Amino acid sequence: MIPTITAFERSPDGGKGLARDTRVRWALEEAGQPYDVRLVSFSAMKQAAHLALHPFGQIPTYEEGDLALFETGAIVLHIAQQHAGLLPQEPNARARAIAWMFAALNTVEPPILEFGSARLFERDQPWYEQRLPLVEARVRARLQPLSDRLGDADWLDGAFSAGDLMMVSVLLRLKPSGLLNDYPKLAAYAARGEARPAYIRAFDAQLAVFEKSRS
Ligand code: GTB
Repeated sequence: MIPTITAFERSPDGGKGLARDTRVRWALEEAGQPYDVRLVSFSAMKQAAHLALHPFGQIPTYEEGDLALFETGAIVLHIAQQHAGLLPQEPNARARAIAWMFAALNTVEPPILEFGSARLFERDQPWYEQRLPLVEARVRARLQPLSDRLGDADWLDGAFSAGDLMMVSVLLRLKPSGLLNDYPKLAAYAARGEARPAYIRAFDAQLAVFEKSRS
């Protein structure tokens, strides 16, 4: 059965791949699973039909037969559990890969989101210059230990997994700030993720939506 995901009809990032449908597309591409995309406008996301799929009126969602999912962590985990290639078979290694998914979403992404929001929405506030270094320090407090743990390895725990897919997706959100460049091992790690053919296909697919909406 071909799943359907939702994505922005017009992504505010102009096709830079920062909206969260990219990570779901990436997982589907890694799994070799074809998928359909239903594009939704900002107003449609807040209407009953979409709210039935996503209680918070957001994208992405994932529909496959009787199953409807929201939250990229749950969606990527579901895809990884259904298909080979995104989670190791060995039970302990599998559990560790899932732990990295949670680390990406729960420990690394929150300060990155806060930092991004501050840079985007708080620039005009009188306290911006004072607050930004505090928020940036919280991001750095995650990046240094992550870099230390990764060391010179290609991926976080053995072969590429859904844990790396999620961690790279989260780190890529730092691209506009340039902060990742201060952590060469993490910058190279994110670049390795971006160089994967499945990521390239996912990125191109989300970009095509943006380019089509402009023409
Ligand atoms: N925790 C949820 C998940 O992981 O699925 C978060 C989902 C989420 O934040 N969705 C966003 C959304 O639908 C899109 S991805 N927002 C609309 C709304 O809440 O009304 C976040 C996002 C949006 C835009 C950019 N950008 O343009 O740079 C980057 C990231």
